[in-house]
Amino acid sequence: MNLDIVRLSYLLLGISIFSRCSPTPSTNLNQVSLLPVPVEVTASGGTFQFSEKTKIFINSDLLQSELVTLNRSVLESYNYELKETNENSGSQIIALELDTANQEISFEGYELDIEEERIVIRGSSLAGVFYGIQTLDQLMYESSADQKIPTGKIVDYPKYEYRGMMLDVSRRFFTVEEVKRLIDQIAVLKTNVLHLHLSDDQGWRIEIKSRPKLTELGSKSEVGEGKGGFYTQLQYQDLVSYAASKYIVVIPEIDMPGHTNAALASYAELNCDQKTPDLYRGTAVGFSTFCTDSEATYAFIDDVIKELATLTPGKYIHIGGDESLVTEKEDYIYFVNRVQTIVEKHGKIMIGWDEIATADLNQSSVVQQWHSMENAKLAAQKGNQVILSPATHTYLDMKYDSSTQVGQDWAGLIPIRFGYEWLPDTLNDGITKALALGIEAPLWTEFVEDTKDMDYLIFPRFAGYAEIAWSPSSHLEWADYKSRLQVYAKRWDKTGVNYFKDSTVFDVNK
Ligand code: TNX
Repeated sequence: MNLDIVRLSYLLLGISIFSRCSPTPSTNLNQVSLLPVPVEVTASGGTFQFSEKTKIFINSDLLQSELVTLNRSVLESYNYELKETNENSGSQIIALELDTANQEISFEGYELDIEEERIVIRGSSLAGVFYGIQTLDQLMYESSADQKIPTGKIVDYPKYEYRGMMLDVSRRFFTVEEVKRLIDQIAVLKTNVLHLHLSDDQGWRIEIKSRPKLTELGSKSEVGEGKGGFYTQLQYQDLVSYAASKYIVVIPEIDMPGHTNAALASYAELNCDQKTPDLYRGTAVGFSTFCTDSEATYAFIDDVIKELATLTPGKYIHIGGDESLVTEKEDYIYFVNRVQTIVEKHGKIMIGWDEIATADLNQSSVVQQWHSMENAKLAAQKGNQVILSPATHTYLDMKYDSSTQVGQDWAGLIPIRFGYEWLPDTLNDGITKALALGIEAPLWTEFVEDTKDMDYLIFPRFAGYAEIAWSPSSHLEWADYKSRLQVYAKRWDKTGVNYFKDSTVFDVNK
């Protein structure tokens, strides 16, 4: 690129960032509140007036479900739905355009052009068009009183390809409907991964047809008194396709060789002493292990991964691998190496918690940092990609402050601001942007009793992780984020999300 063009684009970017922060009339696109903050916003000062006469045009049949998505947003904000038109001309049109050959728009990126007569959302992928609709959704939500959208252009694309949340459904079981509700909340924030922690000491949550006792017995417990539960394969597939309709891929995790009491209780052959332990309802970690030198263990894992792979359209399967405190180190390495082969045999890529960095990883395997900087560095030295979930910064089960009633604090307190003000790029030396696949915020549920607790710990903190994962670091600024969060929170008020109404964030006078 010619140097002058580079300088000019920096100048224009500078102007657009600067103008986003400066006081402007409310019809200014630079002044609207968007979460995550887009890469480039250029206002043009007019307005597009929505009405029931507005029509939707799609340039490809592949966009049928995006049309439905857009209409759902229109209904929610304005209380009516729009008709489709076959003419991409005239006024009062919203055009959704899929342009797969367009090299200027990155995968998952979009352009949103708002003019007085028409709005165009253009993507080089369906996901990109979907994200453009999510941005328009936020603009519509904010303008529900007068249905006027400020004109201008937004050019936007994600920083990281992996933008995730994890939900532990083992310590506490959540129904398909409860998980779908969470998917709705995180999809608007342009999250694209939901990692489900499907097994642990306290319960096994996914039907495996070749190993029926896992659900006949192993699913019947959880932390405390609850009755546990599991997803049938049909229910799980329904969940996976619901998530996919919002461009969220579900990554299933079967945690092993530790965190396996529910499986050990179901099948005696997985235990070195061939004896089944009782079901477990406590909160301790690190006491269980599969028998790592028994072929019965690997036959079991092969059965489980085989069925899970057929239920998983995404490329990853998570094998856990954390806190195997009663597995000898050399047995642990042998085990991870073998499981890696099984995952690959079934056509998937292995992800594991950071302890797996000590095994002989294949180049494609991914390490999820949660605890150990050393393990994360080891993974980076080996050239493996890393997902950043540092407990000290991203664990949604940590309390906000010492007065928080739910959650725990072993990794420290994580106030909203602290959760927002860190950068994955600089947290660990050695993990370059190229090796960081993205970030994920996990919600462990030992101390989460219901969806009220779940909402409270997740929101508003998760909005910050979604923004760190999507937006350029040069755009991340606490005061600006805080004011956008205040606006965004009205959506949670309306939809009954029990977010933490921290007075230092939501009391506008503070
Ligand atoms: C550590 S994070 C764990 C989980 C607990 C969590 C509680 C990780 C890989 N292991 O088993 O639920 O802490 O915060």
